[in-house]
Amino acid sequence: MRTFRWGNAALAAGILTLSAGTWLRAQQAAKPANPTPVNVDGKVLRTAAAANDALPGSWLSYGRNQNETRYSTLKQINDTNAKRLGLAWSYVVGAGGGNQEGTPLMWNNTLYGITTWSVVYALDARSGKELWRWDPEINQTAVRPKICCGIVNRGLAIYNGMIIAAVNDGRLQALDAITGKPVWESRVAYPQDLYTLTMAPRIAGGKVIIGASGGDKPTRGFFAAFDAATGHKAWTFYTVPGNPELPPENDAMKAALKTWGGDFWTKGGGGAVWDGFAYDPDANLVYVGTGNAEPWVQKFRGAQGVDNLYTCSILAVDLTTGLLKWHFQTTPNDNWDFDSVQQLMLLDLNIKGKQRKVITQASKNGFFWVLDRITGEFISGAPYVKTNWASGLDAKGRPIVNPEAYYDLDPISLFPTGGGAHNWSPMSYNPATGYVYIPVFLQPFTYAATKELAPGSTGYAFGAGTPKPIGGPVIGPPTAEGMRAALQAWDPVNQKLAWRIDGGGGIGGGTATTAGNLVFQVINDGRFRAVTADKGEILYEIQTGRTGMAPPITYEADGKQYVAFQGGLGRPATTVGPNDAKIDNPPMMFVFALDGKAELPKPAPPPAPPGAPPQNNNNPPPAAPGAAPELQQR
Ligand SMILES: [Ca+2]
Repeated sequence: MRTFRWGNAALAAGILTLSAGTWLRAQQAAKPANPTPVNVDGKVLRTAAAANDALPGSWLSYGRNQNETRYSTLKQINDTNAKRLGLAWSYVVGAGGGNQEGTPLMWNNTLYGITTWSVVYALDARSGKELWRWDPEINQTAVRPKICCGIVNRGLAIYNGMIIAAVNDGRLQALDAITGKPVWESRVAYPQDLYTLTMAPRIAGGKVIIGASGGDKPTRGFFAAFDAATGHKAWTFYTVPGNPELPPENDAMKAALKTWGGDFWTKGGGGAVWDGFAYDPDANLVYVGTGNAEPWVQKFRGAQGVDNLYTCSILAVDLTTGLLKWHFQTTPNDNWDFDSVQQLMLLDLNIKGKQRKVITQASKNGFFWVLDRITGEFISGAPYVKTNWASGLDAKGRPIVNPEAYYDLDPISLFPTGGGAHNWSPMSYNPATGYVYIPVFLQPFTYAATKELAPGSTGYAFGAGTPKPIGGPVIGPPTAEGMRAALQAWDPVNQKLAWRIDGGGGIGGGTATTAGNLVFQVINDGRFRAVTADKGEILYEIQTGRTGMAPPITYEADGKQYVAFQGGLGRPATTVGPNDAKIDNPPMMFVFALDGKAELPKPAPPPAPPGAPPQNNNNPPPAAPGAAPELQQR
């Protein structure tokens, strides 16, 4: 490890974009919280959560480590004392409002967060004292109507003294981690083309990787790599083919073109990259998941009986060349909005006596996948919730679709829900138990198609009437009477449910797990709880008074362990600017510790009923008639 010398990385890139005067002022403003913090370079990121972790008390990337397991070796808070948890401090994250989705990062005794409208802030991780804020000043009025499914931002990356933030309006920014001043800014996509950025950027081998959201608008899915030092683009990988009259970008696009028909490219194609990512430095591979084909309903995509590659897939792309190494499609020729963008987790598992390097995903479609992460070979797959859209998998892992799951004008109901058995709400993996902790939805969903395809729409008919439940075999663990959402421990080796407790859901909140035999869970209804990792016993539970919650992290500062997460307002973010000071009951950062004695802030007011006039600046306008329900399709 080498000592971080403040400003070096920033200087190298900063002179490209900042005037000398701005740079000088940033230098003079610098007062590091710790004079010799350990620099976060590729080596430090690689050891995160491992036995030789250079910064075991930190949380340096969205998924805690490059395997994206959200596992921390901290154990000061553990299964013997978790009932002593209490609020240590809280912080008003500021205007912009809405459901929070961001995972904070902790480095150098500083807690970094990002709000719905991409305002980045830095707090003293011990006291909550604000160190800086950076508002990218999005043109909210112009951008909001372009955003598919909610104004959200899922997090940040940290590298070489910089905080990397994806801005909703398509920009990628590097900020000096000490001062909050911009180092470089690049353009990933334009909202004018219906793209936005909602996923957390990640660092891989000196590059920043980011995908573009917009999958339920007519967009062509892609993700891109940028040089982390300069912000210059290294490569772009499209996930679906473009106009067939133009030369395909690479062999993968040439192959994919054969799996499409009609005038698909005029409708975008889909395959948005908006959440899951992992990086294997030994294999030099980066992994992403891709969203559904666009429009949702097969009959509008011009050809049936073809797979529409590479939608609803897990992709392995070479970090150096930006070319496809392998793909695995979890839902060929999707008809149900079963994006396969969910969290990707790299595990080394002993399967049938053999050590395997695997990649796993709990997909929206209800199947938990275990693949060889070097070759893409299917190892195993199993339904982790009640499922009936497919009756099982063939020997290569291809779903055997229940013929009754296809629909047209008459509404049908099937399992799992279109919002996903699991969506973006983070899961976690504990090496001591060998379980993956998945927040799940257990309800069914109603599908019906419109007669014609309205331009720019998904082809899905909202409010189509009382659905008919489909017949055919039902697979997956049965659901307890009345249980709608849960936290469940899944054994990925044996593809078996270990335990399940009520409360959770695939959208909102999420989990982290620790060497203290704990799972910290935040539930979208505002609850925070600590559960034993081995048995699922609830040791501590508190209602924070917020809804629309973000996932928890845990960290250590000055020898004390904390748990931190953001909570929102249980409603979409508004067009009201982040600089508006009039917002009532704004979203919060909550930080818990043993024997915390701070008072919980007063609860946020309940959301206004649909159609009610706005009560203040913080209430969004009611949804337009026929607008899509908030299913988090991006
Ligand atoms: Ca979608």
